Amino acid sequence: MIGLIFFSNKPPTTSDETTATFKVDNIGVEKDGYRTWVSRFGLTGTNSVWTVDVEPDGIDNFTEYLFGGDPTKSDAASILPRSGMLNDTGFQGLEYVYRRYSDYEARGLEYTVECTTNLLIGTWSTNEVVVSGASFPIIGIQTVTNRISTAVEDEQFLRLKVEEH
Ligand SMILES: [Ca+2]
Ligand SMILES: [Ca+2]
Repeated sequence: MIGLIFFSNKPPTTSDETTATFKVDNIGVEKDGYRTWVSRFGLTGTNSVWTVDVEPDGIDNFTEYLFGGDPTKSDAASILPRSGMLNDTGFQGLEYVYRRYSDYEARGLEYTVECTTNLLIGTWSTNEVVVSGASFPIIGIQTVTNRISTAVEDEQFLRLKVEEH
């Protein structure tokens, strides 16, 4: 596992109220895909280290790599996953959108959204997560939209797991 993003939500009391916490933990080692990506942007020496934030835009190189960012441009707002509460007819819950490479499988990357109802004793599962769409790729990047219903559970935690094979 090389990346985790947590999202917690409590039932909103208004349509636009939510409690969200993002935390990215990169646990991993540099692999060929990252090295190729770094060299494509001309980063060398210290600037090519995966924990470094070159610009800085608040995102380290490795996270930029996972979400198709540009390590030389301040693009954090457009590359990080985003989420919001939806209260449409027929669906009440959380929508979670993240970016991935359209050729993520060839790059050896796997993205999985999982949720649980309890961080201490709960089991992470994809059972409650519905992938509701993936955009047409633009410059090799597509956005993937996921939905998690909040109709039943009072509290849920969401994570995006990124694995490199
Ligand atoms: Ca950066
Ligand atoms: Ca950037």
